[in-house]
Amino acid sequence: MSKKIFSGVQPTGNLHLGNYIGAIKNFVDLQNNKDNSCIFCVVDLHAITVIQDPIELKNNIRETAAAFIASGIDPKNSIIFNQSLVPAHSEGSWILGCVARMGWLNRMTQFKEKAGKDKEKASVGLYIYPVLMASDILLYDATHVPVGDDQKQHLELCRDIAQKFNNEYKCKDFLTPPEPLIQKHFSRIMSLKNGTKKMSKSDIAEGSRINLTDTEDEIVKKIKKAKTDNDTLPGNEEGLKGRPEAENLIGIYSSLSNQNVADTLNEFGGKNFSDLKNKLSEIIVTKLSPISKEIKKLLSDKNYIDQILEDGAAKAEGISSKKVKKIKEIVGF
Ligand code: AQP
Repeated sequence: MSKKIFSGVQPTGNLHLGNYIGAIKNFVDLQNNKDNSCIFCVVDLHAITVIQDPIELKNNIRETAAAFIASGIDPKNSIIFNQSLVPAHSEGSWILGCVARMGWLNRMTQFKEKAGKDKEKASVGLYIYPVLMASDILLYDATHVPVGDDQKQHLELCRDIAQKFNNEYKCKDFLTPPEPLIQKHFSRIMSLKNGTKKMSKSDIAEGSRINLTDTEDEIVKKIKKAKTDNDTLPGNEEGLKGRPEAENLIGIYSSLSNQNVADTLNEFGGKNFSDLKNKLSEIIVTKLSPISKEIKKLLSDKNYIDQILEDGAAKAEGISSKKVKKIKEIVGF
């Protein structure tokens, strides 16, 4: 079945192995299926829900686009653009925000986690982030959205918004409730310092994540220092229960070597973490070094990246401006 794919990544710096395994690696696989049409967006409007340094943001927009391309997303096959270049996203977001219910947004766990204890100080943008995400997706009639496990709830909200809009305005099937594409395994890569916490760009502990731009030395050092427990590695999946660090490192290795967890456990069962760590460093370096080199090369020609983003934005605009025009007609403007 052909799929219309839409997904986004925030240009908030420090793109990491979790973003790669949980999102970008799948983007490439989906693009390589010729039946799919794919749109990959650098979601810069989402990024400013937390204040960003303007100069860093500009660099991070280019770096995220470069990471897409370096990982294998081909701008000739997929649309790559940054969200702020296409006004329809913000316009659609306002209208859909008038359809979304406060009660729905109040349930969003990502807001609760990111706002922390002092919700009063969080930006309104952070609160309505999932509405903008719904606009991004619904404007392109995306049928499938590849995301990490942490975005599942936002996708459900997007479906609710689409259905409520269609019901309220009696326009059955006008907005398409999208399906999430969440990998069965490896959909949540955890911090190298704490196997119960998501690997995250904003973690202040640099050693908690492998950045896509890390050098070989940095990768080896971070993996060497990654938290473990005191047992040898188990021979089966049952033995990973209650051992989050072991599960995470085995998961990363399995994903990058394209093998299932059972095969990885066959390889390492009964061995020490140091054996796994040596092989893990090797495979991370093999997979990420070419990407990292390509990112650096691409970033040395800013005009090239900017042109790709502008060309992508023109294509995206062509699709989304028509949809937002219809939305406006439906609501009575
Ligand atoms: N640890 C992860 N494991 C698997 N997938 C992940 N993703 C993020 N972290 C992991 C997926 O990457 C895509 C892009 O994410 P994003 O940058 O738009 O936002 P995020 O989820 O907020 O990323 P971070 O690293 O957690 O950033 P901060 O620290 O700023 O909150 C998404 O598909 C996401 O699921």
